[in-house]
Amino acid sequence: MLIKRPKGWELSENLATTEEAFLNRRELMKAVAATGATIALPGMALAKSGTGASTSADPSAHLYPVKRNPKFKLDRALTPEPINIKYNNFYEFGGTKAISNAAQALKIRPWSVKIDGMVEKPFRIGFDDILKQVQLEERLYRHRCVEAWSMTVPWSGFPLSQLVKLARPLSSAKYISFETFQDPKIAPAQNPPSVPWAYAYPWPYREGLTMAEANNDLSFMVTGAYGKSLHKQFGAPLRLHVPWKYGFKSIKSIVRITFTDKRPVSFWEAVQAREYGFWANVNPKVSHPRWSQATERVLGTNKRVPTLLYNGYGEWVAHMYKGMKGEKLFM
Ligand SMILES: Nc1nc2c(c(=O)[nH]1)N[C@H]1C(S)=C(S)[C@@H](COP(=O)(O)O)O[C@H]1N2
Ligand SMILES: [Mo]
Repeated sequence: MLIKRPKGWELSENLATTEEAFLNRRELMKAVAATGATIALPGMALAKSGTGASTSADPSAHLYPVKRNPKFKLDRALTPEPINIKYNNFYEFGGTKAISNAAQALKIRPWSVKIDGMVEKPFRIGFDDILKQVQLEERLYRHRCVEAWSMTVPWSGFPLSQLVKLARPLSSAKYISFETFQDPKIAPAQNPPSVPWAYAYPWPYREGLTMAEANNDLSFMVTGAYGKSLHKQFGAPLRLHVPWKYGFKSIKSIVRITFTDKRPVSFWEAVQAREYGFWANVNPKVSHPRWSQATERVLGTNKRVPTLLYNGYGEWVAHMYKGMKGEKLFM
């Protein structure tokens, strides 16, 4: 972390040693405010509190809101945005749900995505150039976390199939694999000395789908939510949403997409394969080794509701798994 300390401003020894830790960024900012000093932090112009709207430095902000696709109907209310932006899983920024402030350190421009593996020609494309080549729409989707809570979000984005087309994979490609950024300077948990609990984690975060799943109508690349470009804590500027699978499949802040003929090993599978598999399709009848998946707590309410097979999206996706033998489809 680069800090320009103005003359005459004494940073206490204590603060100085935690400069790298970023978990303490808020404290640092408070200290700065208290002294009235000016200080330059990378991305400071972009950094806002977790409750703030998307940043003014975001050149895609004017694209939203986008037209809702009426095909995707809900059986429940949307999760209120103020609740959703304060309850997130984004392990790069911490192991609790309260990572929204830490996630503001994420620098979302410039942002590019590397496309490689079994494609006609590997390339790197800027995020804003992707936006020029796809059709944005809004979809109301349910999201079921493997931890047995759920939310309902108005996502903006485009079908993953449009990005697959753009990537021009070879016909021999059987899987698509995604990678999140790796940057210990902004993600505390990728900085093992300061965050010991994350020491053994196989960063960067990875996820994968079969090509059939990637080209399924439901697979959605998310670039916005609640009628705005994506909040950082939601995985800006580009994340996946596959609503029939447990939430960990919906990888955030994607920087690389690789086509391959080998089944990718995802982040949580690498951490604990006995509990988190490749398929991870939602099924209320198949318990997690440590808890039941029969019901879910609806975020923003005190209610538990029954969980549905494929999270209620069976008519779209069940056909893809017909006749598959010997696969653990629901973990
Ligand atoms: N890179 C990355 N992607 C991630 C995660 C993560 O920790 N890191 N958590 C996953 C999990 S477990 C869930 S439930 C969702 C949470 O998305 P939300 O914070 O937008 O609700 O993001 C998924 N994508
Ligand atoms: Mo999750």
